[in-house]
Amino acid sequence: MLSRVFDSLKKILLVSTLLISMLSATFVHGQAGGGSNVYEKWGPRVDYLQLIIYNSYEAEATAFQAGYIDVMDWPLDYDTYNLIKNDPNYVVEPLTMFDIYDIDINCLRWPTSDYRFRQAIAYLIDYETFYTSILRAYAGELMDNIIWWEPEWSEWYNSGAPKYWYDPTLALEILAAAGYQNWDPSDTWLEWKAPNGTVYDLPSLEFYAREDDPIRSALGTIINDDLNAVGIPTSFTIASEDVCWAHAYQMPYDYHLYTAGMGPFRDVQFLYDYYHSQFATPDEDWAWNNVFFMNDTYDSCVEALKFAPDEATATEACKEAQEIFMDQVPLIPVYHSAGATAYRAKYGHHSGEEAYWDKPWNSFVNTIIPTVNSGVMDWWTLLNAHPGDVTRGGVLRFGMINELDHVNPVTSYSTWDAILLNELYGTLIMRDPYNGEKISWLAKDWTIETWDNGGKNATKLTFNLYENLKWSDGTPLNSTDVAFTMKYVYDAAGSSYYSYVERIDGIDTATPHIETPDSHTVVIYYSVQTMWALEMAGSVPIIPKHVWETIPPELVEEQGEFVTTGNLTCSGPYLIAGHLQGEWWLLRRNSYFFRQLCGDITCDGKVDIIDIATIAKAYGSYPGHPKWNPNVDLDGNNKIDIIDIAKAAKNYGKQI
Ligand SMILES: [Ca+2]
Ligand SMILES: [Ca+2]
Ligand SMILES: [Ca+2]
Repeated sequence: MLSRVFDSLKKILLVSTLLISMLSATFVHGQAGGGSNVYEKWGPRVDYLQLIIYNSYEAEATAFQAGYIDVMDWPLDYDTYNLIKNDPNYVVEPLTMFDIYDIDINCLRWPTSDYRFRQAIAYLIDYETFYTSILRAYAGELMDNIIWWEPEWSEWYNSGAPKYWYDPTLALEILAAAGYQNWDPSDTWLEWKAPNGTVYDLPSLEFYAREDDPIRSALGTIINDDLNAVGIPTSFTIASEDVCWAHAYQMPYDYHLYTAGMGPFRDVQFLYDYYHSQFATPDEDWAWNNVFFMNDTYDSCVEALKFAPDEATATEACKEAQEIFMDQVPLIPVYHSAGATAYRAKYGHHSGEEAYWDKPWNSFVNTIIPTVNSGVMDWWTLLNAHPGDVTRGGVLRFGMINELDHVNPVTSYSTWDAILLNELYGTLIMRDPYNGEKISWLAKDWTIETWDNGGKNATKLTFNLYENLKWSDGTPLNSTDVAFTMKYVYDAAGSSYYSYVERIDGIDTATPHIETPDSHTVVIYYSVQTMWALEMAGSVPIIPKHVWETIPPELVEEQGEFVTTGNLTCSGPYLIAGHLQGEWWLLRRNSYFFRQLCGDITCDGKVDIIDIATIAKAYGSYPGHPKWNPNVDLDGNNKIDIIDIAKAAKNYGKQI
């Protein structure tokens, strides 16, 4: 059995390697991401950002080619790529994206509640046909595990975790051994014989595939045919995001199989955040663990991963978790995105915007480490992109396949929720889009220490916020907002950030162990020592206390600020200027955003001698150098030189 699997794996590796090397020839090699790898931490450079909703990949791609939008939220499929790759109207860039497309399996419904049944289904994914005829060796890379096999993840990837390469014969053997056979030959379907001899018909598996994504609907069709071919009855539905989500992510979760998509991910914490049994909540909508994987051994492993004091402990726990996960297959990983993303080369002919017509679009950032997305459609593009050499002006039109589901910074769930909400709310730290280095955001600096929690080492974080931060209504943003946010996202029903704060000492009491010695300093005590503490606290979107303290955390969804007022008080680069449900969002530049003026290192709204002196202090440095300061690397090219000084000098004396 093992050798058969292994042969098949070798074969598929051969196919993949061959086709990938063919594909690689298509792209200019060099730095990953292909672009110049520079970006600015100041913006936004446009006055307005329009998010336009199309409800399908095809409709969005058509709008992109007609020039209605400048960039899409989705990687190019093979046909679009071929159509535009040599067309001077587009800039096409290679994509590095660590997301996951998989078949979610409901572990609470029979027969997919039986892990042997799930293993059999896993052997029915015809990866080779899917890769060659649907992805066409272009639009994705196959996955054989819940973690990616690519070099970027090699430290975390467990090559020994169980693999499932296509083998219908083996699938039938596993089914037969577990009692699933064609006991009643009056039809071709399998039945299950219970240990007491009673024979039960199998229910038709409720199988949903996404209509808005042609790759996923094709994947669903291939798998459905293979399920039926071995005698597993299905009720297969290709449907819109709304319909699929009503079954896969909302009560009563009446699905067996779903062509899901997740990520992209920056790190392995999602093994805990999504699949720890505490997040399997069938009596609540929008469960993070919507496959309802509940396994005590897995729980212990991902707890050891999430609350690991060091990387060695974390990697060991991570590898063990993958073994259990892939043995139990609560979902079957199939592929992750690859290929290319693109944007329009020039500003379109929109009436009233003649001043910008035909200017080249500059400074699209081809992200590898995602803020929201990877590729040219990530967060950093929306901060950086601008027509020609315009300092500030114009409209960036961004296509979205779907409307948001939660217009709420606390319960944000989908990619589209994140695309909008990450423009509105800031986090304490951010990550460099190319190398993942942690960079200052609302916190200008921080320290990580340990404290003695009753005889055990635990992590203590001290954040120093910039001192002139403001909310979009002009109210100061300070340390009490940060302390409030940590407690609120712990208390709130359906919070997306619970796992980031659950181990803050005393967070379940009225007086969490968080200190705010002054308006810009916040000290957070975790009850455990974990290497992820900075990522956890640093990635929670900070919300305004003066708005949310009047919204009971248990009613965060029903009485959220947007639901009651139609807008959101925020601190990010943009704010909401208008919305037509299901059609578009119009965002306007937030004039209170703290990072508007390139070179304003101190984020006090003006570029003066202090800013220039701060850059000069790091002159000649690079990452690892004792004087290195990523905050003053104005063009993000990993060295502090005359270009950085010149960029700040250009704005010298300017004030917002
Ligand atoms: Ca039968
Ligand atoms: Ca300044
Ligand atoms: Ca630089």
